[in-house]
Amino acid sequence: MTKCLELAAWVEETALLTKPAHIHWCDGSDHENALLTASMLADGTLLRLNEQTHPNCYLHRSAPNDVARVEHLTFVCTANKEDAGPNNNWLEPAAGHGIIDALYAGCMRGRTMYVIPYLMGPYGSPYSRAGVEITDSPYVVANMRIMARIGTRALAHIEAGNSFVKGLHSTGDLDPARRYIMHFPEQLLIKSIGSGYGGNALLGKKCHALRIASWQARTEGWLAEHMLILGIEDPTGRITYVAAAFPSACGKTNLAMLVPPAAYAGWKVWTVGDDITWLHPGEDGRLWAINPEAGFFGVAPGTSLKTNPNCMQTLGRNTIYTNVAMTADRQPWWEGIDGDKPADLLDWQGRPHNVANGPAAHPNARFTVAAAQCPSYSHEADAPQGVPISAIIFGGRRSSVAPLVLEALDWEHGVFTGAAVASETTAAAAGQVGQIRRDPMAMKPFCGYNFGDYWAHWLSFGARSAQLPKVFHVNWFRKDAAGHFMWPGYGDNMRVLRWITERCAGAAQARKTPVGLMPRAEDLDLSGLTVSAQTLDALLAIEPAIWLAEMDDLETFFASFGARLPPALLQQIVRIRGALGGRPAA
Ligand code: SAT
Ligand code: MN
Repeated sequence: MTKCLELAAWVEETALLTKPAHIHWCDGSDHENALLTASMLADGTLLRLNEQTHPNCYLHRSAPNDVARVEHLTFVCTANKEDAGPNNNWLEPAAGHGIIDALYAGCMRGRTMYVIPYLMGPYGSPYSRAGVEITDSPYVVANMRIMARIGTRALAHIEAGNSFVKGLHSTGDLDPARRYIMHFPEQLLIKSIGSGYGGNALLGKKCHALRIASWQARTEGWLAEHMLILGIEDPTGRITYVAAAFPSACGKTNLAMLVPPAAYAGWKVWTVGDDITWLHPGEDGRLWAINPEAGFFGVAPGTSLKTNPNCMQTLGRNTIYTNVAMTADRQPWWEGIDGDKPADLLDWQGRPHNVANGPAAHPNARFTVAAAQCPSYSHEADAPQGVPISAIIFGGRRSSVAPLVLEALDWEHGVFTGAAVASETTAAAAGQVGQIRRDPMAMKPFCGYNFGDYWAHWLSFGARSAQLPKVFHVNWFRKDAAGHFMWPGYGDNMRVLRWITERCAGAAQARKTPVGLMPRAEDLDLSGLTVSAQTLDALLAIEPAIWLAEMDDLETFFASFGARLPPALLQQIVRIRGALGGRPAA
């Protein structure tokens, strides 16, 4: 129970609606977790993995129709439709409550209702924010315990009078016809039903730390972003902190844990976060970043000692795996992991693996693991003041158009560059994979308000400080005519990060193009790498015709925001068209 009257009243009201058999207030203790784990092992929610090779690791197999975020069932319910914007599905708040409350009626009968107080951000940080998730899923409790700081200390923070976001979740009957993820930012309230999947059910993550927090950040003068945070240490020991936004399943976790190539003796990458960043302007005019999360909810397929050795060392103990395959001796397995495919695999649905049924692990199979287990976890990751950001990087998965790297000319052009991000869709969201779509700042699924207002908010920082980070755009996913990736990626992305840190320090050279500043081939340290001169030229080329077509597409997209679109973004299109020698804007 709690001394916080507002919280006590909400829990009581929720219990009256959902009618649980029991109410359990989570304290976050090891004892509590052991009891929950035992009950989930007993009822089959979790399977124990090989204790010798994977101590304290578990496998959860979700319902086959509940494996990803559901953007078409995700709503932002604001009094004024325009405030949610064309980038969100909208319902009038009373209508939203009406639909979802009817589904909640009696939905926890016979189940335990868990009350999870949580803190997003380090203990003692002025930037951390509290929330309470009510859920009927013990799997959600176990995951929230890894992803956020849950329990007694978070409750004390709330009882000290700090505001908190309310999140109500029930797995319901897992029928997609009765699945909704609704946000009421004006009430700091989230309501989710019908899914147990990460982004739909771990409400501290996307729902709170991005959709609700982005709304709060706008009114309070900060930014809540879909970004990783890393520190790049050079051989002199100087660390440059960078925040980077990429859509889901585009390599944020790999970049955050990068191991530099052998030729980069003395260089090291430190991991602060892999998914969400809260950026606050400091007194010094710089942007200071915290990672509101405490764990990684990463994509398993493709993760290996080759692609992400730090991640492989992070996994392997105290990890919850969801929808991976399992070997005959109960080890987790997925496509892209090291070694040959073993015989006698069980696929993610527990069936003997048969290629006719698709991959053994679901393409959006996940691991949930504490960030503190990561060998590259930064010593500054829990610093209450955060880390100062020197560069912001935007990127998408684009087989054409976007070059390997470019640097924005100034803040305004940087905001434009972020707003112009497009990327191919991935298995992280339900729907077709590989479709190119506009994904500004990698926030298309996560911005809790009108993108027009969001871009205006981003632009407003320009007038507030002269110490803002430099802005870059990268693309690791360019393909040649035969459909092969042109850039090796993974650890070799260090070569681009190095140029970026040197640009921040005023050291490296760049050439000016209509779409930004770019390295010449000789400005990149490619020692130990075999990429042909032609490939490098292609990776660093700007094709006017392709970019003019891109500007046309962008103009159409921007037009959908009507009067809320900041004119500065259209002016960038006009400038770029002119510099490319194209037609002036109509
Ligand atoms: O499932 S999550 O939304 O938390 C992960 C992602 O898609 O970025
Ligand atoms: Mn994400």
